[in-house]
Amino acid sequence: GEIEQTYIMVKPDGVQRGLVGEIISRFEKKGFKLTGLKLFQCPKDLAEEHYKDLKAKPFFPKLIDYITSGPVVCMAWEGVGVVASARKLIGSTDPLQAEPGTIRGDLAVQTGRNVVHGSDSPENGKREIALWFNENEINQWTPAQAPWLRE
Ligand code: YYY
Ligand code: MG
Repeated sequence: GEIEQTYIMVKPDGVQRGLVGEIISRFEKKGFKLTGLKLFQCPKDLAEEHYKDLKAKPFFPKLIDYITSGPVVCMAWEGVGVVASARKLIGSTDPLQAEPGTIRGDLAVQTGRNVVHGSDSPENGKREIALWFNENEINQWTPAQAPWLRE
């Protein structure tokens, strides 16, 4: 497989509920590489651009209110297969349908408060990282554990 990038975000409910460390930890322990990280109050226009594909949905205004209701934690993660794997670690959109062991399955009860975002394709991973981060906020580095994660 190819090295991919994904945009992961702890939503305002995850920050307010003190779940930032827990959520970062899931991706860290799995073995993916963190390349960007910040706490950020999202402006309305950025939230609307991020979720532009959902603009026609009835829940769109509430979604934008939710995402802009407090600071979020923005993350860029890198690795082979990271996009699909992160979606599995996150679990189904509706936390009541999400499997135990997933972030949403373990930590949330409602779609409108599902604590975390993850990009749905490698293309969107790149698009969303470019949207939420400045270039100088993305760091290239080699984790000490790299040779113990992949042969
Ligand atoms: O990628 P994912 O976050 O799992 O779901 P999407 O279908 O992309 O929807 C984005 C976001 O919108 C979802 O995380 C919560 C919200 N939402 C909602 O409030 N009500 C719905 N019926 C569907 C999605
Ligand atoms: Mg989505």
